[in-house]
Amino acid sequence: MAMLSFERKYRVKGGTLIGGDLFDFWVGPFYVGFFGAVTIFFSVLGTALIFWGAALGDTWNPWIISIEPPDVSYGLGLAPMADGGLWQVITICAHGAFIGWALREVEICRKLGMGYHVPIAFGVAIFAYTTLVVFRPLLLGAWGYGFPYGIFSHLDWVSTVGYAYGNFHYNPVHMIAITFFFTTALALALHGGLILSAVNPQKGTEVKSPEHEDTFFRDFIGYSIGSLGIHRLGLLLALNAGFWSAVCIVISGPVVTGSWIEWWEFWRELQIWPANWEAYR
Ligand code: 07D
Ligand code: 07D
Ligand code: U10
Repeated sequence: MAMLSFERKYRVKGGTLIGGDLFDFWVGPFYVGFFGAVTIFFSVLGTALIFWGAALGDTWNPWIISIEPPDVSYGLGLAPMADGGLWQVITICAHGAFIGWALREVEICRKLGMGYHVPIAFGVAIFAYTTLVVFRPLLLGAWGYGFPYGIFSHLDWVSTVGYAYGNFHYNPVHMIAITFFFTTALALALHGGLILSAVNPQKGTEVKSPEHEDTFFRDFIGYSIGSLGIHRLGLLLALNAGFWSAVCIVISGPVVTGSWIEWWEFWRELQIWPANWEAYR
């Protein structure tokens, strides 16, 4: 079906989650929908509040502007706007915008009769963000444990929190998350490379079939995961990267306090080692 007749067929009203016909239309290439309006509302409000926070600060340098969370002494209470309250309202706006964006993806999937894989994937990113600014602060008892909204200030937060646990590299779940991130990059490089090598050949040579792609990996490593399988694996790897990231930070503080380096002492403390282990050296 040509693109134009395809669009005429699917660009019809209905199939929305809530709101019925409200905002059930397109503006140029963009589907609006109830959740498009929700996203626009929260992003405009959130951005305006960031400008308000910037105006209260002493710089307009975009790298250095920072909206700080309240001091931990406010606990889980509300803080005055100029003293962390802005961060609290911006956090609500960010959730409104991100969740609105995910639900807009769901509505587009429904209209197209497709699966919900893309919004589920974005949901994992939202879950990681919510873990940083809601779940972990709730578990630690203060909003002040959230990260500040600023380009450099959020890097300072990552570094400070990392060193607060000795050496964050010793966090075993951080290791798992990093391994998933690295494997995702490896898988995308292999997949992008394989597809381009097969379907974008040099001038004058033929486009190769999926059989060629399968055969390459069978010859190379003895097994091919297949054309559908590599996309399943890619999604699985990427979602695990985000998921284990959320786990690695939520256990830092609420579950494990002190140094991640010392956490490995559990191994020496297992009751399985012979008391006279030195005799075996
Ligand atoms: C390429 C899709 C496009 C998205 C882009 C980001 C904004 C922020 C707002 C000034 C891959 C748009 C940026 C809207 C402007 C204000 C108030 C996605 C692509 C281009 N970080 N982080 C960046 C965010 C956290 C960390 C860059 C957001 C955690 C490190 C950008 C969040 C931790 C480094 C950015 C978030 C952390 C960065 C590039 C939310 C652990 C870098 C991002 C909402 C996850 C890198 C100066 C990118 C950098 C970087 C945005 C959270 C660590 C500014 C929106 C607290 C170590 N982060 N980040 O390409 O250059 O993402 O920083 O959770 O080195 Mg960060
Ligand atoms: C949270 C982003 C969500 C984004 C959303 C969308 C917009 C719209 C609009 C473009 C999760 C936002 C959208 C704003 C934009 C337009 C139009 C993603 C999020 C919802 N670390 N570390 C991680 C590595 C060290 C530390 C995760 C590596 C040091 C702390 C990942 C190294 C110390 C935390 C990771 C390394 C340290 C982390 C981040 C190497 C510092 C976290 C990815 C090679 C001294 C964070 C959930 C992530 C985390 C995290 C990787 C080093 C500390 C696994 C590779 C040793 C405190 N680190 N790290 O989570 O787990 O993405 O957060 O050295 O909190 Mg680490
Ligand atoms: C993949 C793929 C594949 C493809 C692909 C892709 C994955 C094989 C077939 C896709 C991949 C790429 C294209 C590659 C590049 C992508 C990346 C590197 C990822 C990162 C992406 C970016 C950095 C781009 C980010 C850009 C964004 C998010 C767009 C920004 C746009 C907006 C903010 C507008 C959003 C629209 C909305 C919300 C609705 C419509 C709204 C408007 C038009 C604005 C006006 C609003 C209205 C008229 C509605 C009224 C609203 C109201 C009343 C509310 C008002 C409230 C107020 C307070 C004002 O595998 O296959 O190929 O291509």
